[in-house]
Amino acid sequence: MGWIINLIILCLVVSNAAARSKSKMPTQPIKLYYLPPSPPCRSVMMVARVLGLDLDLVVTNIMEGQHMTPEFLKMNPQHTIPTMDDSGFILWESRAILSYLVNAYGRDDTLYPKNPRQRAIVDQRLNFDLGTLYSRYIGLYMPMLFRGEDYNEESAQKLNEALGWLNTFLDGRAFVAGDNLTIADISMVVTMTNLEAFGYDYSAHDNVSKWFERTKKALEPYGYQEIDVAGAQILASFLKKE
Ligand SMILES: N[C@@H](CCC(=O)N[C@@H](CS)C(=O)NCC(=O)O)C(=O)O
Repeated sequence: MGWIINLIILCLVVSNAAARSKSKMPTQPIKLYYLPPSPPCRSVMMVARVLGLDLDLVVTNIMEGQHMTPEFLKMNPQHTIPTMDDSGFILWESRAILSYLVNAYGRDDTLYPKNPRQRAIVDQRLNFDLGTLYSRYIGLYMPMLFRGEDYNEESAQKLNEALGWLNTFLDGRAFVAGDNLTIADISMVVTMTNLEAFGYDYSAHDNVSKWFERTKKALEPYGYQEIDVAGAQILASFLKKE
């Protein structure tokens, strides 16, 4: 009698596990409205690769206004890429997309820990990236890339200050939020890849330089070259040649 009960329990455990692992994959490929050089699109694409997710990539050329059509605006009134459509669930803001993908489809929580304090550190880094690092990168390079303006020393100093803070966060840590790669590294690395492609000298920040090399290596199997470096090179080609 006991063995029958054990068998029933085993069957329940196995079918539950199967259901759980099935629910880890989307029923159809997630649509991503994107453009190859866009840094926030690149971070989403690399996280999808790390998670083993197929993306249905929909090129949305913001230079040709493809993000301003009534259909696109109905989906995302803020008209930004990346925009994700997971079987009708629409989301934009790359860092929110990264968290969602790991929460919904991650096999474990290493990329975005469930432990409240560890998660809080990842969130702090993501917010630092959105509000400070990427924002200061944009402050320096947006006018140069899209308006042909000259290098602005004041904006460069602000970016350098942000890199200095990142350097301090990395004291005694291999990755930006701890000992392993998280979505915060993948969100931030795209900015560093652009800086490298643009010839920005960040070598004074030793921890940042070492972390950047470590992160490149970790992402090499997940499209670092063909997604991130290739995109950054397209952007670099927009820079005014002296
Ligand atoms: N914070 C947003 C930034 C998105 C963003 O500004 N994307 C740019 C392309 S890199 C864009 O869509 N620009 C067109 C627009 O804002 O109308 C994110 O991380 O997703």
